Amino acid sequence: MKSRILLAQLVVSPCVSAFGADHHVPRDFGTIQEAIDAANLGDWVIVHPGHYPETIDLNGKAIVVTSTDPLDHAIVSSTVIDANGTGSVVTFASEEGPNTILQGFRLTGGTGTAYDGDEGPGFGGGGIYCSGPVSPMIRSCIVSNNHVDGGWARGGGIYCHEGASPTVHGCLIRSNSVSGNPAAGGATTSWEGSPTFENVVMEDNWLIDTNLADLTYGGAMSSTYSEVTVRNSILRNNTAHVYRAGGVDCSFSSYLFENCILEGNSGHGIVLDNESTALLRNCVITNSMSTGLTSVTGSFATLLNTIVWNNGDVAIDVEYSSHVEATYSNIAGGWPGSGNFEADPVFTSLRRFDYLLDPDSPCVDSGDPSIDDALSDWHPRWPAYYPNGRRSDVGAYGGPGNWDWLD
Ligand SMILES: [Ca+2]
Repeated sequence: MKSRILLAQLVVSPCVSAFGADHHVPRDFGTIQEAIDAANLGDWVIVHPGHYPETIDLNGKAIVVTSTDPLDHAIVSSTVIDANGTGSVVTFASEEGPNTILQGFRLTGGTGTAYDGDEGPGFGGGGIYCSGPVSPMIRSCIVSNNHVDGGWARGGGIYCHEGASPTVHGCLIRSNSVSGNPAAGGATTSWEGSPTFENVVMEDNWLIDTNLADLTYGGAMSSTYSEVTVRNSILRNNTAHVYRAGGVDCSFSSYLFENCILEGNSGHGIVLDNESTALLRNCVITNSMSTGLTSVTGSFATLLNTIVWNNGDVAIDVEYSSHVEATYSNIAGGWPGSGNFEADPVFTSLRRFDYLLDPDSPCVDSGDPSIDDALSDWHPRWPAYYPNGRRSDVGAYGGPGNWDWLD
C-alpha cells in the first residue's frame, strides 16, 4: 500500500521536483537529448506537448524525463518522441537504475537498435531498447507504431537484452511489429532479461515472418533465457502469422502471470517451450485462435484460480515431457486437480472492464479457499458490485492482486 501511494505521488507531480533542477523543453533546450545531456543527478527534464523528431539516450543518468502530466491521456498522446525511422526511440544501455524514470510520452517511429546476440546480429526495440544491467522505470507511456525489421528482429515495442530488467507500468503497447527471418515479440522481447510489466495493455501488435514460419515467436511477447513478471495486464488481439503463439511465447524462461487477461490472440494464447515454467494466478485465457496454453519440450505450468475458456482448440495441450498442474481453475474440457471445474464463466463487461464475473458466475467464491480477494466488492470504484464472499474468485479480478486493477 505504501508503495502504491508513493508511486501515485511520483507520477502526478511532474512539475514539482523535490530535488535537483528542472529543465523545460522546448523553453530551455531545443531538444530532449540536449536537456538530458545537461541534467545532473535528481534533475527533471519536463517536456511540453509537441512533436519531437529525435531519439534519446538516458546515458546512465538518474533523472526523471517526463511530460507535463503523465496521467492525462491527451497530454501523453500529444507529447510525441518520433524516431522517424532512425533507430530506437529511447535507449537505456548505460546501467540506468530505478531512479532513471521515463513517463508520460508517446513513443513512435522507432526501428530498433543493432545488437550482437548469441544467435547472430539483429535489431531490437523499436520503441525502447534496454541492454545490459539496466532497471529503469517506464510509466504511463504509449509505445505505438514502431517497426523492427531485418536479421533477428526482436521486440517491436520494447526489447530487453542481456541483463535488462526494466519496470514497465501503466503503459499501452499498441500496433508495433517485427518482421524478419526470424522475428519475435511484436510488442516485447526479452533475451536474458527480467522485465516486469504492471497494468500494461498490449494490443494489436503483430509479427510477420518473411520466410521461415517455424522461427517466429510471440505476437505480443517472446522471451528466451528470461524471467518475466506480468501483473494486472491485458494482452489482446495480437498476431503471430502462421504459427506459434499470438500471445506469449517462452523458451528457456520462467513467467509469473498475476491477474492477467489474454484474449483474442492468434495461434496459441501461451506457448511454453524448451524447459520453460509459468505460474498463472487469477488469469483468463480466452478466444485464442488455437489452444489457450500449450506446454512442450520439458516445460511446466501451474494454474491457480484461472479460467481457460472458449479457445479455438483444446484449452490446454501438453506434449513432449511437459506438465500442467491446475487447482481451483475453470478449464474447458476439464482438468484433474483439486477444486477444478468446467462451467460457462458467465463473463460480463462494465465500464472499461471486460471479463468481469456476472453475479451468477460459478467462478464467484470458487477460488482457493485459503486465499481471499484483496478487494471486496463494496469498494465504490469497483465496477461489478454484488454480494460476494471473501473467498477468492476465479478469474482476473479475484485474489490478492485484484485491487491493483484500480491503479
Ligand atoms: Ca469472492
